[in-house]
Amino acid sequence: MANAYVERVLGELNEKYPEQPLFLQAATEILNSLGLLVEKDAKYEKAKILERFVEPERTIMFKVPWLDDNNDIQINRGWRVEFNSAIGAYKGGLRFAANCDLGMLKFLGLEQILKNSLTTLPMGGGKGGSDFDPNGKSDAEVMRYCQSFMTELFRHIGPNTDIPAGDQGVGGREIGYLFGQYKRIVNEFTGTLTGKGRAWGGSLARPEATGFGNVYFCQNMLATKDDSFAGKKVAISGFGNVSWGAAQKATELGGTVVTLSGPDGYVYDPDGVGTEEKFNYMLEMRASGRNKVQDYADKFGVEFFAGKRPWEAKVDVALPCATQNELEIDDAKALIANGCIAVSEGSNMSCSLDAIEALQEAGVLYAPGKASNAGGVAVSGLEQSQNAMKLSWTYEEVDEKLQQIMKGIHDACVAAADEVGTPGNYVNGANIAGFLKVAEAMLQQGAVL
Ligand code: 2IT
Repeated sequence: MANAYVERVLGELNEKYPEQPLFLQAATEILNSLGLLVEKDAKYEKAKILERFVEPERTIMFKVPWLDDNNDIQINRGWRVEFNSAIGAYKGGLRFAANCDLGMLKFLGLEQILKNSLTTLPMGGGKGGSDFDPNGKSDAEVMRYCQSFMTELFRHIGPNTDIPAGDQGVGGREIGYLFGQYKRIVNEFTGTLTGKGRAWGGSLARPEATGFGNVYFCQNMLATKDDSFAGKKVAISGFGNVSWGAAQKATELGGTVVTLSGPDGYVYDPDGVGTEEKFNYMLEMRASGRNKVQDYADKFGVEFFAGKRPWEAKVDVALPCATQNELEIDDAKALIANGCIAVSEGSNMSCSLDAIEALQEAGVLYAPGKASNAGGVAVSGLEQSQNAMKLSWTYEEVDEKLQQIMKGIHDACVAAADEVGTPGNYVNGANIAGFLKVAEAMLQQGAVL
C-alpha cells in the first residue's frame, strides 16, 4: 500500500523535524492519501512536488514584549508561517495559546493549504500565533499584547499578501485590537484581517460560519445514507466559537445536543443545549476567561463529568469542536460501541490517526476538519470579497453561499475518493481534491515555490 516516494519524503521529514509531532502527524495523514495520486503520474515526483509542498515558503518568528497590569515586562514569542501562495495570498488564523509552538502552527498551516483550496476561493495557506495565553488576562493586557504583536506582524501582511484571522484564543475582541493597531501603523483601511466587527467591514455570518459549515457538511454526509440530523443525539466538545455555531445549527436541523466540554471535563444536558439562553451562556463562558464548562452544569443543573471526554456518552453524531487530538482510539471505540454513525471535525485534526482508522473500519461516516470545518475560512474569503468591493451582503446571501460551498466540498471529496478507488473515504477525498489545484498551480509557476 505504501508508496516509495511518499515513504521517502516522510522519512526525511521525520529526520528533519523530530520536535514537531503535530506537523509530522498532519503530514503523514496527507501524504498517505497523496500516495494514491503520485503513484499514477510520475510528473509529481519528477518535479519534487511533495518535498516542496511540505516546506513553508517563509516562516517569521518574532519577540512580543508587553507590559502587564503590574507594569512588569513580559516576553512572548510570535510566529507567522506563510506556507503556500500557489493559488492565492496566504490566508489563515492566528492562535494564541500557552502550548502554541512552531510545530503546531506548521500542522495548522499545512492543513490550511488544502482546506482553502477545497473552498474553491483563491486563498493560499498560512497560520500564525503566539504562546501568549489570553485566559485570565485583563482586557487592557490583551489590548497591549495585540498591539505589540501587530507592531511586528504588520510588515509581513496585507490585503494581497497575507490575511490573518482568528483561531483558538483569538476572537472578535482580539481581531479588533489587532486591526486597530494595523490600521494605525499603515494608515490604510483595508480588509487585511477577517473576522472583523460588523461596523468595520466584518461579514455577517462569519462568527457562525465554522460551526454552521461543519453541520452542513455532516448533513451532506448523512444524506448519502438517506439520513439527517432529525431526532439525532449529538455530542459536541468544547464551548467556544465553533461549538457555539455547531450547537445552534444542529438544533435547528432537529438534533439534540447533549454535551459540551472544556479542559475541566464535560457536561451532559439531556434536554439539549438548544435554547437562546444556553447558546448565549456559551458566549458568556468564553468571555469570562475562566475556561471551565462546569459553570454550565452549575447554571443549568445538569451533570458534570470531571476530567472526562464527551465521547463516552451514547450519541448518534459526534462533532469534535475543541482542539487537535481530542478524540483518540479509546474514544473512537466507545463511539462505535454506542452506535455512533457520523464524526465530523469542527476542530483541526480532532482525531488521532488510529482513531480515524478505527472509525473508517467500523463504517462510521468520518469527515476530516480540512473539509468539514472549511466554512470558517470560506466566509473569511467572502469577507475579503465584500471588503474589496466595498459592499456588504445580507446574512441570507452569505449563509446561502456557505451552504453551497460546503456541499461543493462534500461532493468534491466524494468524487476524488471514488476516483482513487476508496469510495466513502473523506480523508483521501479531501487531501486529493484539495491538493490537485495547488499542485497544478505549483507545476505551472515553476520552481519558485
Ligand atoms: O482553522 C481555520 O480555518 C481558521 N482558524 C479560520 C481561518 C480564517 O482565515 O478564517
